Amino acid sequence: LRLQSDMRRAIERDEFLLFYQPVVSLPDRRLTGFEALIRWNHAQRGLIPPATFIPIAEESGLITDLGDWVTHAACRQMRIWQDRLGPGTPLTLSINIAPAQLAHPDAWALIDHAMIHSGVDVRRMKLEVTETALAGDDDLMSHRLRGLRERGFQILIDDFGTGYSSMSRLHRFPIDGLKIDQSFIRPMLFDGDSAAIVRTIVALGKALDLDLYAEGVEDEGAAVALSRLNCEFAQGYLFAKPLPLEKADALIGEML
Ligand code: G
Ligand code: G
Ligand code: NA
Repeated sequence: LRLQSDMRRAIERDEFLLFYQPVVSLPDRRLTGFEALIRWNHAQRGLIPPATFIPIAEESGLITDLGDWVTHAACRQMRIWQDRLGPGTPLTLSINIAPAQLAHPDAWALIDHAMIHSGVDVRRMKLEVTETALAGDDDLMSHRLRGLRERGFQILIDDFGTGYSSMSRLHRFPIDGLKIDQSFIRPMLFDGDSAAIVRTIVALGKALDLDLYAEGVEDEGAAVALSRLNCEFAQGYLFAKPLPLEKADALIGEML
C-alpha cells in the first residue's frame, strides 16, 4: 500500500527513468537499437527494479499512468536520437506495453498524444506485448494491435513460449516478430529440450515471416548457436546489460 501511494506521487515528481538494453544483430553483433526498461529512483529506497513495482502498478490500476509515462519518455528520447542520427536512421527502440494498457479504451489516443507531442518517427519503434496480453478478447486485442500497426509501430510478442499463443492466434494477430523467452535461451547449451524449443520457435517464426529475437543471451556458445539458426536479433548480458542513458548515448555516439 505504501509503495502504491508513493508510486502515484512518483509519477508526478518524475522519479522514474528509463534504462536501455542494446539489441544486436546476429551474426555481426552490431547495435541495431535498444529496449527501454523502466526503473524507479525512489527518494528513500534508491533504485527499485520493475519486478517489484510493475505487479503493484498492475494490481492498483496505476499501470495505465505509468505506461503512459513510459510511452512519452521513450518517444521523447527516440526523437532526440533520430534528430542526432538524421532522418532515416535504422536505430530502433522497443517499449513494453502492459496488458491493461492495450485493453484500455483510450489506448490509441494516449499513444497518439505521445507520438504527436514528441514528433518521433514511430516506424522504428516496436511495441512488446506478452502472450498473456493477447489471451483476453481476441477481437479487441487484434483490433488494437492493428490500429497501432497502422500508425507505423512494429509489434513483437515478448517472452514467447511461456504463454498461451495458439497457432490460430499467431496467425490472426498482426505481428512482426517473436522474442524467445530467456528461460529457453539461457539453458540451451546444456539442455537438449530447451535447444529443441528454441529451434522450433525459430522455424515457426521463419515460416510465418516474423523477425526472431533471442533474449537472455549470456554466453558465447549460445550466440554462435543462434547465429547458425539464423535468429537475426539478440539481447543479453553477453552483449550488454540495460544501460543508463549516458552509456546508451555513448554507444550511439560510436555509430555516428
Ligand atoms: O529490467 P528488468 O529485467 O528488471 O525488468 C523486469 C520486468 O519488468 C521485465 O519482464 C520487463 O518486461 C518489465 N518491464 C520493464 N520495463 C517495463 C515497462 O516500461 N513497462 C512494463 N509494462 N513492463 C516493464
Ligand atoms: O520480460 P523482458 O524481456 O522485458 O525482460 C527483460 C529483463 O531481462 C530485464 O529486466 C533485463 O534486465 C533482464 N535481462 C536482460 N538480459 C539478460 C541476460 O542476459 N540474463 C539475465 N539473467 N537477465 C537479463
Ligand atoms: Na520486453
